[in-house]
Amino acid sequence: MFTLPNLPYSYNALEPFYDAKTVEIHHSKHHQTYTDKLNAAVKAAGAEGKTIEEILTSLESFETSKQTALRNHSGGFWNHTFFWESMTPNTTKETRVANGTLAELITKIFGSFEEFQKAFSAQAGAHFGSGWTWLVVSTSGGLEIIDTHDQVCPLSLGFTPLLVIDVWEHAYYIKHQNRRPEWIADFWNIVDWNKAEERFTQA
Ligand code: MN3
Repeated sequence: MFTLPNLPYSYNALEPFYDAKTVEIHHSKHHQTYTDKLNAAVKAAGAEGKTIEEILTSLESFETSKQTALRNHSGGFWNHTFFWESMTPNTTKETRVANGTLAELITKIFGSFEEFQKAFSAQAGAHFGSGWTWLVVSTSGGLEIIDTHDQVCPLSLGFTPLLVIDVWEHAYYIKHQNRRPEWIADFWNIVDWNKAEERFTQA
C-alpha cells in the first residue's frame, strides 16, 4: 500500500509565492486522490510488492488494459512527491540560482543560468493542456528541458529528473487563475537548488 507522503514544510511555508490554500488542496486532495487510485490500480494490475520506481519503469510489462490507470496514478503519485521536494521555503536571493556542478553544466549547455531559466519558463508557459515541465539528465549525460503530458513520469522515458514545475491548472488556479506565467515567475523563488544539485550528483 502506498501512502500520501507528508509535505516537507507546512501548507503556508511557501507564501507568498505559493499560497497556502492551493498547497493544501493540491496535497491533501489531489495528491491524496492519486495515492488512493494508485493503490486500486496496483491491485487491479497485480503489481503489489513492487516499488513505485519499478512500476514506472516497467509499465509495458503489465496487462494492456491495466496500463493506463497504472501510468496515470503511479505518475501522479511520484511526480507530486518529486514536485514537493523540488521546492523549499528557505531561499534567499543568493540561493535562487543553481549551484555546484549542476550550475556549471547549465552554463555550458544553455549559455547562462538566465538563458536556461528563460528557456524553461517559455517551455512551461507554452505547454498545451495538463502536464509538467522538467529539467532532466538525458541518457547521454547532458541536460534537457522536457514536457510530459498528463501524469507521464520521466523515469518511464529513461530520464533522470532534477527539477519540475506542475503546470496543471489545479497547481495554480486559485491564486493565478489563467495567468500561468505568473505562477512560473513565482516558482523560481522557491526552487530548491541544493536538492537539484544533490539529485544531479547522484545521477
Ligand atoms: Mn498537480
